[in-house]
Amino acid sequence: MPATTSFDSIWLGAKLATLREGHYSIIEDGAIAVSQGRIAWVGTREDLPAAPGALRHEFAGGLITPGLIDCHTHLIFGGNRGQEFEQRLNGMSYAEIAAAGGGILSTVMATRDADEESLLATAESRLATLMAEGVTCIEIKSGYGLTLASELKMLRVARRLAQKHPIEVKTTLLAAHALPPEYRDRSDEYIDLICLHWIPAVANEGLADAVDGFCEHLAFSPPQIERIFAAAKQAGLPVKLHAEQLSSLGGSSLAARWRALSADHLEYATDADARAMGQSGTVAVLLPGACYTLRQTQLPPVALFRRHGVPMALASDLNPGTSPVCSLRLMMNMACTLFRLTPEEALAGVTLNAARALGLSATQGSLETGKMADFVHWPVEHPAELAYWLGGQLSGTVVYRGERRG
Ligand code: DI6
Ligand code: FE
Repeated sequence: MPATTSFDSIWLGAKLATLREGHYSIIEDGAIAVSQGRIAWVGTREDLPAAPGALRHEFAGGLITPGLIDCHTHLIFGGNRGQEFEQRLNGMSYAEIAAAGGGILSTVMATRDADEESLLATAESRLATLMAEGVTCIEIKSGYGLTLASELKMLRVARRLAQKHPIEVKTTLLAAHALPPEYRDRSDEYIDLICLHWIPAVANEGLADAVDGFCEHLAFSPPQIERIFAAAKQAGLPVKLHAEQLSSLGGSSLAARWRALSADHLEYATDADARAMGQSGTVAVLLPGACYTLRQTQLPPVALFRRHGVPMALASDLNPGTSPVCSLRLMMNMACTLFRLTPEEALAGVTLNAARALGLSATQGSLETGKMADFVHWPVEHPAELAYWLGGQLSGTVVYRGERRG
């Protein structure tokens, strides 16, 4: 007599792209059994153990993938920069726009002015768009407050989103995003403030899961970032870094030395950077939305990442300045078309490797026993279609922690 097992639910009738080891790892006519919000068993329908009492959900074909993970967003901000976009296209320069109060500091002012409720409401509408597309886990950065109170406000809003909605949220303190106007010409003092007071305060309140910085000529230098990393380490928080977006400063090698979870953007990363990242296991997070919006011609060195075994993730970088993007599937398409990723790499980039970039690969990113039961059923035949259709919405069914999400 075959052994019987107790599962809460069983999901059948579709092909599975399990993303085991970052490959499609297809199981035809698959079955997923869920117990207490986790995957308790995965395999073929034929091999499924008998489980009387489990709720059976039968699909008529289609494909199941792990839930999508957006591992780099600036989801929470006041206002938007649509008018600036128009001004630029009408011939105004960045410098003129900044002099007229535009640019990143305009978002900082709008975010400082906004109360928690309005930040929550505007973030919720963007979050809903991502969730409708199959996102089950999202990283959200601060970095548009640049005072302790307003950075904490942003992080609290991120935590409230997680309480209100069926999605996992990882928060990141990005106080070293831009120099606040109050600290003009005193950037070292601002870095001291973050290291000595803000990182300990945020860690104390449990409001951040990681610490990030922007390493660039127009933001912070590698020695300044190194101080931020040291303070984060002291507070017990993992680090990540915006690096090599506009120039090559060695930020990604620095991130690798500090065993960062990820280095992000990376258009100007070198062979030495890629090698260091490969050795430390630091994920390369590619952000095609920002590259496209800035009309950059320098592309991230994907061949070097492959050669040095650097896992590649993809994210929206959702932000009002350089990546007003609310679609992770569109990023999959753009990563294939602009960066020449394969559709399989693109899917791994929004699942298993995105989980790694958040330190979550033990529990998310693939359909494997013991991981969270977060997955999406898509009305497609082959996983390449997820990257092939340019945006738009595929009416998928999202399952979060074993429950169908409305
Ligand atoms: N990289 C970027 O491209 C943005 N921030 C960052 O770290 C710009 C953010 C903005 O313009 O609002
Ligand atoms: Fe970013």
